[in-house]
Amino acid sequence: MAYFSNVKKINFEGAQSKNPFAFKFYNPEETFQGKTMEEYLRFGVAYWHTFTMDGSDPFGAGTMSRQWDRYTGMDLAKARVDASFEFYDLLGVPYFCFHDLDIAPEGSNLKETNQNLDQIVGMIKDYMKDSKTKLLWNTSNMFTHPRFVHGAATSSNADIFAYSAAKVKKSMEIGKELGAENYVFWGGREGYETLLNTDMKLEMDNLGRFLHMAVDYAKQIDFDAQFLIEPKPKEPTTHQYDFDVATGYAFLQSYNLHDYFKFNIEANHATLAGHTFEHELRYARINGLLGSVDANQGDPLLGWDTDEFPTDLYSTTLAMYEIIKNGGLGKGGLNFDAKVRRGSFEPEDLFHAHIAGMDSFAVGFKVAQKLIEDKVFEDIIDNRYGSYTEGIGLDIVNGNTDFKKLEDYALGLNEIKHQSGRLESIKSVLNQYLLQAYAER
Ligand code: XLS
Ligand code: CA
Ligand code: CA
Repeated sequence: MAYFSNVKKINFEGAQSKNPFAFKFYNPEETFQGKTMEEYLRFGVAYWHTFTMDGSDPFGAGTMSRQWDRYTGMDLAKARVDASFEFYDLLGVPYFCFHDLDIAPEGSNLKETNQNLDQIVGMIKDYMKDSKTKLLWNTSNMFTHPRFVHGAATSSNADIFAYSAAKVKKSMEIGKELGAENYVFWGGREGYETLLNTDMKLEMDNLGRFLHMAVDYAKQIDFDAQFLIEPKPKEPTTHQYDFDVATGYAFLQSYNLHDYFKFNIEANHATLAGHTFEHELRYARINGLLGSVDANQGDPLLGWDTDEFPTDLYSTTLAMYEIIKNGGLGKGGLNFDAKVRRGSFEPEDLFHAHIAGMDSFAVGFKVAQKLIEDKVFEDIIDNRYGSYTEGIGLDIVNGNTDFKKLEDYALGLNEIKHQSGRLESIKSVLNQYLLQAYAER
């Protein structure tokens, strides 16, 4: 049956279009550096937000009743798969992502849960034969069920460590079966509420052991997905171990895991950590760790993980600047880890939301290309750091100096001259680029 019978295939119509069911800026066929926009941006739909959420929040019941919600149990799981592939086709999106629990319900024990998963995975595999939509990544939900009350790989209970290992093992097998290009580890409850009852060292050592076992198992089964850590500073725990990219990188280095992982960077998690989205992308990029992106945005007035669809062009532009500078996302992509607002409860809103997100990143992509082509930031930065290209600066950069020589040099300085950082001027140039990107076309 058709779940979205009111909606026709979403096409690119251009910036002048007034059709709410058309792309205004995302033209999948337009090329850049020999790749189409579709191949470069690699958009993904998040299964959980799009097919399992009902709009409930801590203060109120669900507002969204989807057509598939008339089913329950495995019938519901199957109906969601039908709906999801219809949705991907209409949107023309190249990727999707899921947690094990999003696609199939838990059984009364692990064995039954795995059997449920096998059935649904078989069904998804069949759909994928005729669909262009591929699996960007999958992951394991180790935070919803009460058994994960004290965490998963960092639980105080060794039985839960074992249970979590079994779950990730199964999810990796599913990833292999469905050709997942990445596998995500988001430490949903891998953190703590209070140190008063926490052995931090043991918990972190255990997390390191757990991830090594995952790396080993991937080798054993020949699962070649890129492994990704998704940092988040807090929520649900007060203090999550993978706080941000820098903390995650230190963890990976301490446990000798840095050769096997990159990062899945979520915009809303960056802002929760007190960083900008582009800070996290930059930190990952300059360390060769930028793997994939969860494309969303938070609400600065609320300050929690609101997972909104990305519509802030300033942010998408600065994000795409980092991604282009990275040479693209490789095996990663732009997964919309985003949900429609509680008030946007109609099925059509799911399309409007994805169109808005895809168009916003397409704008960011084009503006960032132009900024890079014109070397806007590069020229500013080259000029600002010019003192390191000659004289004492060049000696510092080349390692040809020491404290004694630097002291001699400093003693000889009469006057130190600075130049302006020109922030206001730079921001106004950025605005010009944002506004002109389409005015010129
Ligand atoms: C939650 C996370 C989660 C991960 C995957 O805040 O964003 O959805 O992306 O487990
Ligand atoms: Ca996420
Ligand atoms: Ca999130």
